[in-house]
Amino acid sequence: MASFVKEVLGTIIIPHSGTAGRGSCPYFGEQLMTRKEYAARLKALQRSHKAFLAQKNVKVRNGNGIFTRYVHPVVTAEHAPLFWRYDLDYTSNPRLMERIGVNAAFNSGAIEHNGSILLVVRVEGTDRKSFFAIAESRNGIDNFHFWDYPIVIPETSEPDINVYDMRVVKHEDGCIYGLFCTERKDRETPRTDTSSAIAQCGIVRTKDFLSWERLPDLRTKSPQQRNVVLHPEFVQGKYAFYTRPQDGFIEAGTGGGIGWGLADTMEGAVIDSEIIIDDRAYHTIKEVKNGLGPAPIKTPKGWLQLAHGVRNTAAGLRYVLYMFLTDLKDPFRVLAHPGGYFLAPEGIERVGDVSNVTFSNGWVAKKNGDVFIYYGSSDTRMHVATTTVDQLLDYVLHTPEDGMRSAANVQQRIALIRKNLAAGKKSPRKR
Ligand code: M1P
Repeated sequence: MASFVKEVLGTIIIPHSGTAGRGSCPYFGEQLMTRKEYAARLKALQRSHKAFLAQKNVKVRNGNGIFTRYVHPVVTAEHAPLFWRYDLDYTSNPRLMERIGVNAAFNSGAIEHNGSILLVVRVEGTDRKSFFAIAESRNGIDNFHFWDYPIVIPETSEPDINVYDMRVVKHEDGCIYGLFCTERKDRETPRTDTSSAIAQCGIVRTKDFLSWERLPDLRTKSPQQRNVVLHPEFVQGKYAFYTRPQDGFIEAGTGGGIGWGLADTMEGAVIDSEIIIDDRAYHTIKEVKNGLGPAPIKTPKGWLQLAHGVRNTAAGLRYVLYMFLTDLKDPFRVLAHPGGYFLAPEGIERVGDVSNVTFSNGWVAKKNGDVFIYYGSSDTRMHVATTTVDQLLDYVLHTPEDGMRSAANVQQRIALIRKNLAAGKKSPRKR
């Protein structure tokens, strides 16, 4: 890049093609930038991109005590390097146009690696195809930079049409696995139906995040699988998976809920029997569907689980995050399930390509107990929220469960109000 800038900053001025005829010149006699102008414009672009990437993030004050939000998203389409988007050659791109645009950067897997935070970002081109790319930051809060090249995911004999939402897991077998959604056209539908798709779980593994080995897709009895997550430890001597069986690509049908199943191997993983460990339910934040987020965090009190729940509204689907705690030995057994959502779209998070969505498939628990939750908003950008294992345990163990009826839930609130008023903890404002 530096040598290129040096070259274009040289003194050669290309004469504009003002007199060239249509047949001989692709630029139809228009006055183009000179090499010098081109170099100046490129420099300005590079300068503003560098300043954008260096922007410090700032905590949002006065949060809810459960987690802290940050003012700026951590990764966006704008974070994509200029050399991913522009053809930086004066000869082939004399107008310095973006040639291959990036539409969004969201729903990222996350892992701590060599003292840095790596996000395996779902990057979506303006062509609607997603691919994976690593964005790295030392502190996990700001200054995320994409590695030079996106990840190359080898294909199986059945090519993927779209790949997205990777969960990265360091398994106790010593490998780092990436489980993602592979989407292909549903060939059973009539030719006139151009949108029906089949989603299944693709599996890759890596040691260095540079080269990735593709393993056969997970096989289950469900016609559709998204949001599949590998449990980080063996359970009953087998690989354990959280699943999300569905009848249709969008509709849960007779399926739905967060499932659980075991497989003997990762090299041709097959789940013969799936049980539902956290179902969807009427008039809750997960009425329409739900799905596990990242692989769970192990704590002395159980596995902390982060998931998304979806309900329908007159304005479309609303995706929020919720949490629950499962048993250390039997991670399919739910020990605590706070009612309501844990984190819902707020402010700019509410708007994007698919508005009113928060979705998480990556979090990092540090050795000191800090937890960095990475979440995508409205299928457009990535954010971080910070908290600790202690805060999350307090949250899951002391937030009341959903009483499932207005009358029951208002009693929970009245009990809280009574306790506070009796203890004289009310605000100084007089009634
Ligand atoms: O558009 C919202 C989300 O929709 C899907 O989630 P789910 O499988 O639960 O319906 C996914 O495509 C996800 O990437 C997306 O954010």
